Amino acid sequence: MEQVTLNVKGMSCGHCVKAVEGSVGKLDGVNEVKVNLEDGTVAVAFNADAVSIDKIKETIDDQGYDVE
Ligand SMILES: [Cu+2]
Repeated sequence: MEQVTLNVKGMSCGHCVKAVEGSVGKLDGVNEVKVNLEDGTVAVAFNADAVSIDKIKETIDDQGYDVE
């Protein structure tokens, strides 16, 4: 299991939390995803054999947020 914390711009409310946690959480290989609104971060625990960091970033981007 790998753990990554991404800096994500544009998340501001509960809707954003649901959009990010819902979409990333649906990816195969993602075990846990937690948004921290105050810090503007998304912590993801994932299986690197099943999903890439790029795929996770792309999924967040597709929801309309900027991953740094
Ligand atoms: Cu929002």
